[in-house]
Amino acid sequence: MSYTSNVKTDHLRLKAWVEVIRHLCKPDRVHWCDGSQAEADALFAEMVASKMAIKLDEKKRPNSYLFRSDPRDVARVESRTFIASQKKEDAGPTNNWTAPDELRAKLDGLFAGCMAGRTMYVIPFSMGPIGSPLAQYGVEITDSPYVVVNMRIMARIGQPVLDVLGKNGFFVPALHSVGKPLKKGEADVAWPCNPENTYIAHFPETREIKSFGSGYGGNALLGKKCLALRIASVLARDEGWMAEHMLILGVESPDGKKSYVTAAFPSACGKTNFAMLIPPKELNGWKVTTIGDDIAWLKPSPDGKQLLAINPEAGFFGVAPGTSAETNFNALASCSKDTIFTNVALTDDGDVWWEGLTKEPPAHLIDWKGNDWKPGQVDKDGKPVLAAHPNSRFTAPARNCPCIDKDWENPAGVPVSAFVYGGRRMSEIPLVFQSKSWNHGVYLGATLSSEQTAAAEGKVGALRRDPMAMLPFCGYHMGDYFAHHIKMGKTVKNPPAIFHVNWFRKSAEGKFLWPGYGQNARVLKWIVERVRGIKPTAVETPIGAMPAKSDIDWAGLDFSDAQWEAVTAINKDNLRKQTEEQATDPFFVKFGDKFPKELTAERERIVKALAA
Ligand code: O2Y
Ligand code: MN
Repeated sequence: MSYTSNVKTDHLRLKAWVEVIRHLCKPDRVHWCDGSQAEADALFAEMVASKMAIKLDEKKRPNSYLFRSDPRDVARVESRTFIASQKKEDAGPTNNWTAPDELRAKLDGLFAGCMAGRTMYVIPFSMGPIGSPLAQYGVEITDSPYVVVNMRIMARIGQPVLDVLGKNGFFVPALHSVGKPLKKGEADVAWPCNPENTYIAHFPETREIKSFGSGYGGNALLGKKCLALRIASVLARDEGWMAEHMLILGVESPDGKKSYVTAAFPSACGKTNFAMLIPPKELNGWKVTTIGDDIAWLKPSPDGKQLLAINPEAGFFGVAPGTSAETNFNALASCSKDTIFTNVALTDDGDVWWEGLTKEPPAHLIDWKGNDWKPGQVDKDGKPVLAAHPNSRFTAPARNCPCIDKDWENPAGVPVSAFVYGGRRMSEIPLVFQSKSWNHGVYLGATLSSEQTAAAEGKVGALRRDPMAMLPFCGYHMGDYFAHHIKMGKTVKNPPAIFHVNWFRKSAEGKFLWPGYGQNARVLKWIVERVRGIKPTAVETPIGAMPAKSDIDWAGLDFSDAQWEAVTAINKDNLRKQTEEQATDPFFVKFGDKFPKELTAERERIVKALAA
C-alpha cells in the first residue's frame, strides 16, 4: 500500500497479541490502521486495481464503491456460528457449542499460515462514542482490506481508540481471516473466502472472537453481531446492563419534547424502515429521529432512575432490496455518498440499482454476479434472475442520515421510555398492545415470533420463535438471558413501558390490513402519549392494554371502524390455545429449569384471563 500510518500504542498486551497472531498467520506485512481518509483512499485504490472494488461515478455517488462477493459468501452463517463456553449448558440449547479447547485447536490449525501473501491489518475500534461510559473497545486483526474500510464506517477506529486504551485498557481481541493464503506468485481472486471451513467462534468467558473463512457482513465485521451482541450480552449480564438487538429512535412532539423508544423485530420486519420513518405530514409537527437501526446498549443511569441507551455503531449495514424513496427516504439519503455497496447491481452510468429502488428497472445492468442483466430475464428453470442479491447491502455512515438525532453520539446515552417488540404475524396478534407489567413485557419479548419470509432460512410461512429478536445473537443460555431481563426491571426506578406491535395482519384475501411504513407513526404517537401519561385510559384486554380507535390520531388517513376492528380484534379462544401450547412447545421445553418461573406465571395468568 502506498500509505504508511504511524499509530502509537504503549499497550504491551495488545502488542504481544499482535505478535502472536503475526507469528501464527504469517502475513507478508502488518499494517496498523489509523482510520484516516488517506488510508481508506489508499485501500480503495488498491482494491480497485485488484478488481475487488469498482469505483462508482463520482458525480452520482461520491466517494462510493461496489463490491461483489463470492456467491457462496453472501450472508451470516448461523450453522457455523459457535459459542464456546466451558460448559455446554452455559451456551444453552439455542446456540451451537464446541468445547473451547477443541475449537481453539481446530482454529489454530486453520489460522496457521492463513495470511501468507497478504497484509495483516490491525484495527483498534470502539463500539460506542469513544470515552463514553457505555462504550466497549476491541481490536480486529484481519487480512481483508474490505473489512477495514467497512469497519471504518461501522465503528470508530484508529489512534483515538488506542489513546483511551492507554497502557492496559480492556479490549476484546477479534481475529479474522478470509482463510485463503496465497502461494508465491499466486494471483488473488476478487473475493477470497473459504466456505468449506467457515467458523464464527465466540469464547464468552475470555471475551474473544475468532472468525475464519468468510469475508461477509456479520461474519467478518466483528464489532457488530460478534462483539456488540454475542460478547456484549455476556458482558452486560455480568456487569448489570443490556446488549439488545434493538433500534433506537426519538419521537418529538410539536412542543419540542422528545421521548426515546427502542424496538426489536426479527429479520424481514422492516427494522431499518421503522428506525427512520417519516410521519405523515398531517401528524402536525410530530418528528422521528434516529439514534441507531440495529443494536442498543442500555445501562441504568447514575441516579438509578432510568435506562440510558447508546447505539454502539457508527453506520448502517442495511439491506438494499426494497429500499426506495417511498419505503425509506432517509436510508436512501444515507447512502447517497461515502458508501460501500455489496452485491447490488451496477448501472451503465456507474451507479447502483436493486430490486425495489425504482418502479421500472433500467434497460440494462451488470448483476451482482458480474453478468449482463435485462428486465424480465429468467434462468434455465424459468425463474426470474435477480439483479441484486436479496441480502445485498449498503454500508453507510450514520452521520449521512438526514434524520439522525442530535444526541446520537451523546456519550451519556439517551433515556429510554419504551421497548417495542414486533413480529410478522398474519393473524391473531393485534396491531398494538401494552404489557401490564415489566415481567409481562419480558414474556412478550421471550415469546416473540415471526412468520418466515422467502428471504429467511426455513419454510415460508412457518412460525419461527425469536425471543427479543436475539436468537442468533445471545452469547449465553437464553433462559439466563430472560432471567437477566427480569432482573433489569428491578434495577431502575422507572423501567421502560413495554409494547407489542404487528404491522403484518392480513385479510382472508391475503391483503395487508394496516398501511405500514410512515403510518406506523400513528401507533408510535399513541405509545409515546401513553408513556407520557397523556392517554391514561385504554381498552384493557387479557393480553394487555390496547388503544380505542379514538385514541389514535387519524389526521389525513381514512381508516374505517371495520378496518380498525380487523387490525385489532382478538380471538380469545385462539389466543388461549396458542398461549397454552407454549407450555409444551419444544422450543421452550428445552430451556428446562432455566425458563424463569416468573414467565411461566405470566403465561398461566394470561391463559386464565383469556378463558374467563
Ligand atoms: O448477512 C449479514 O451478514 C448481515 S446480518 C445483519 C446486518 C445488519 C443488521 N442486522 C443484521 C441481522 O442479521 O440481524
Ligand atoms: Mn440485525
